[in-house]
Amino acid sequence: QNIHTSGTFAPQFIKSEELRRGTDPVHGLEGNNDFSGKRYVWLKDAEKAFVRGEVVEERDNGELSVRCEDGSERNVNSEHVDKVNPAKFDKADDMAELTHLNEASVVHNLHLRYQSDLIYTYSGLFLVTVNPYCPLPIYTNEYVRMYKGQNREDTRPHIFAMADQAFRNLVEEGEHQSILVTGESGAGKTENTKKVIQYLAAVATSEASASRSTGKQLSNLSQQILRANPILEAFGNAQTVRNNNSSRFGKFIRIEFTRSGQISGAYIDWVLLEKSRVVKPNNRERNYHIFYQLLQGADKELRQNLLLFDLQIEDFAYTKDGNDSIAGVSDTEEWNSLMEAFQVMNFSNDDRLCILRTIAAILHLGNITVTKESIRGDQAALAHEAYESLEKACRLLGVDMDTFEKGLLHPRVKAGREWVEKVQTPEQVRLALDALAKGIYERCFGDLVNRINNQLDRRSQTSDDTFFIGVLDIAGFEIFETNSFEQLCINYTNEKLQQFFNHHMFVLEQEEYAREQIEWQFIDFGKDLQPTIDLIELTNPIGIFSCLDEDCVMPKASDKSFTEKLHSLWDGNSPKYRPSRLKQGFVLTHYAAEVEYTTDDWLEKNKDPLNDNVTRLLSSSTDKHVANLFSDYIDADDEQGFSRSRVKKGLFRTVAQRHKDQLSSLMNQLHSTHPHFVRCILPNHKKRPKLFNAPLVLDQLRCNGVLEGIRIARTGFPNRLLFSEFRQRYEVLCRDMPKGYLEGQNAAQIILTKLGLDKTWYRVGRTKVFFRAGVLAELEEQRDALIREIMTRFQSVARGFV
Ligand code: AD9
Ligand code: MG
Repeated sequence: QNIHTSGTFAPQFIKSEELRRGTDPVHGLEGNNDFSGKRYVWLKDAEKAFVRGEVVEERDNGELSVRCEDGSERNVNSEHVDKVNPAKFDKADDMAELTHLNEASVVHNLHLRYQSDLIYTYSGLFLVTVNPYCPLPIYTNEYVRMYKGQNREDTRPHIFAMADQAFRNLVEEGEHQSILVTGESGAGKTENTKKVIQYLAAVATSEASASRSTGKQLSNLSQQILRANPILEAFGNAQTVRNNNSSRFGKFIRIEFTRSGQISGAYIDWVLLEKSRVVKPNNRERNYHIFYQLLQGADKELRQNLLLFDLQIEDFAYTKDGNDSIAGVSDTEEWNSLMEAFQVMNFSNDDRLCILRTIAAILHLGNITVTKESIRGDQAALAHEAYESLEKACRLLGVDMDTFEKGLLHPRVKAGREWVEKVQTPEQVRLALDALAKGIYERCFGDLVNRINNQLDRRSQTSDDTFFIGVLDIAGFEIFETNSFEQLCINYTNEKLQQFFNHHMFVLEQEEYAREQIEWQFIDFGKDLQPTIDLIELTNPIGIFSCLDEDCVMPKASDKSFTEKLHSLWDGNSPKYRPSRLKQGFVLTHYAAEVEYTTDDWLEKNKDPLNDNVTRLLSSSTDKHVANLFSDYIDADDEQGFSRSRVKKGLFRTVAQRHKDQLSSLMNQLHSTHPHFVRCILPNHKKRPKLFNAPLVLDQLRCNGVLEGIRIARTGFPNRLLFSEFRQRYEVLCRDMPKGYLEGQNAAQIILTKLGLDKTWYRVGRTKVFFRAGVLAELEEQRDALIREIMTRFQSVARGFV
C-alpha cells in the first residue's frame, strides 16, 4: 500500500511547466528569483516552541540560513524545519483545512485565534478550546439563537455548534449522541460541559413550549438538570493549586430526549472520586467544598443537630490545614444556593439532614486523636480528649460507641479456626479511621448521585422511543513527576477513549471515500493502541490489573514482589513495557508519551480495605441512611456464634476491577452513540487571560490526541474542496479552458490535468477533489504569483498611460 505515515511526509509536486517558465514576457519584472517569492519556515525553539523565519540562503548540503522573526539568524538543516501555510489559511476555523499540517502551524493558528478571543477552533473531528480565563460574551441567549439549527460550516466554531449538531443528529437520525470533553485540570472541561447542558436545556425547552400542555413540566425538569451541577460540585469539587473549582471525579451525564427533541430525563454516572482528599488535603489546597460551606453556612439549629455547635474550620483536623477560603467565592452564598438546589431537586428535609449528618460525622472522625497506651507501650489507645469526638461521630452514625471503640482498637480477626484480638499501633488505628472517613465519603457521594438520578431519571414514565446525549467530563492524560495507580487508571481511560476516537475517524473516513467512490484504504489506527490496552486489562496472559488483583489475595505478596512478577510477565514480551531503571516500577508506552509508574502502595490502594469490625457495625446502624451506605457488608455469624463482617458474596471488588468494569460499561454506551470530541487546553499556569504559553499548549495537543488526529489525517487526503469551490479558486491558473458549460467533475478533471499535478497527490470524487497535505499550498503559491504578475502588469500599463 502506498501509505506514508512518517511525520516528514511532504508531497513532491510537479508544477505546471508552462506557468513555471513563464512564457509570459512580464515574468522577471518583479526582480524576484522565484515565482513563490519569499520562503518562510518554522524552526523549533526551546522557549517559544516554534519561531517563524525567512529563508535567506539554501546551501547544497541541505543547510538553510534563516532570518527569524525575533531578529536572530540561524542555520538549520532543511529536514528540521516545517513549512508555513499561505496567508489564506491564517486564523483558519478548521485546522484540518491547513495545507501544511504540522505542529507549528497548529499551535500558531490556535495562538492567533486566542489573541482575538476566538477560543474555539476545529481540528477535523475535534473541537479545540483554549481557556480564556475571563468571561466572554459568547454564551448569551442571543448566541443560543444564533447557533440553533445551523450547520457547522455556516457558523464560527463554538461549543454550541457542537451541541446543536448532536441535538439535530438525535432528532433527525434517531441516534444516541455523546460529547467527550477532556483536558488537563483547569482547562475548561466542566465549564464547557455546563455550556452544553445550558444549550440543550434552552433549545429543548423552546421545543417543549411549542406543545403547551407539557411545556411547564418539562421546563421543571430542565431546571432540575441544571441544578444537579451545584450539588455535584459542592460534594465533588475542591480548590486545588490548578483550579479553584476542580472536579475531583469523572462524570458522564446522559440527557434523555423524546424523538421530537423534548427533554424526558437525565442520568449521571461517575468514576474515580479522589477520596484521599477527604483526609489529607494538600497544604495549598482545600478539602471538598461541602465541608467549608457547611461550617460557614449552616444556621444555629442545624449546627446543633449535627453536633457542630460553635466549632469552626480551624477546629477540624480535616479542614484546618490548607486554605480556608477561595478568593472571590463566598462559602455562605454557595451554601445557600446548595440548599436551593436541594429544594429544586425535591430533597426533603430528612434527606438533607441525613446527607449532612454523615458529612459532620466525617469531620468528627478526623478529630479522634489516637495515642499510645500507657501500660503496653506501642499499642493504640484513644486520647482523653478524643472521646468527645468519638461520641459525636458515633451518635451521628447511629452506632454504639463502645463497640465502635473496641472494633477500632482491638479488632477481632480469625486466625485459623480461632478468633483473636489483633494488636493495633496508633498509626494503624489512625489509618483505619481515615480509611473509614474516606469510605463513608465515597459512599455518601455515590448515594447523593443516586438520589439525584431518582429525581431526574424519568425513563419509566416515558415511552421506549427515547434517545440520549451523553456528556463526558473526565480528566485527560496525566504525566507527573511521580505517577502512581491513580494515573494509571486515568491514562488507561484516556488510552481507550483515544482508541475510540481513532477507530471512529477510520470509519468516517472510510465511509467518505466510499461515498465519493475513491479508491483508498484508510488505516484503522485504533489498532495501534491495542497492545498498551492489552497490557493493562488482559486477563490471559495476565495484564497489570489482573496481576495486581492476584497479588492482593496472596498472603505474602508485596508491592515489590508484584512489580517483579510484572517484569517477568511482560519485560521482553511487549514492546510497550519495560522495567524502571532506578525506581520500583515500570514504564508504559502510551499513545501520548512514555510514562513511568512507581508501584509503591499499589496493593493497598487496590484493596482499599476497611476495618470490617466497624463496617459490620455501620451496616446495622440505627440510622437507615448509614446502614444503607454499608449494605454490601453483612453481619454474619460464624460457626462459633461470633459475628463477623463480610462483604456479601460476589460483591467484593478491587479498585482495578471496579474501574475496568465501569470503563467497559462506559465504552459500551459510547459505542452506541455518534460521538463528538472536545479538547480543552490550558493556556498558562497563572490563570491569566491572553497569556499563551506555546510549549505548554503543544504538550497538551500531543497528549489530547489532536496531533495524533492530524497525523492520521495526513496519511489520507485531508484537504477537500467541492468542485465548484475548486474551480472558482484555481481555474485562473489554466489556459485554454473549453468554452461553454462544463459539468463539475469534468471541469475539475480538466483543471487538474492542465495543472500537471502528479496523479498520486489527488483524487477526484463524486462531488469533491481530495488532496494530499501540502498540495493546496503549491496551488496557492501559483495563484499568488499570478496575481502579483497581473498587478505588476497592470501597474506598468498604468504607468504607460501617465
Ligand atoms: V478540573 O480537571 O475539573 O480541575 P476543568 O474542569 O477542566 O478542570 P474548569 O472548567 O473548572 O476546568 O475551568 C477552570 C476555570 O477556568 C473556571 O473556573 C473559569 O474561571 C475558567 N474558564 C474555563 N472555561 C472558561 C470559559 N469558556 N469562559 C470563561 C472559563 N472562563
Ligand atoms: Mg472540572
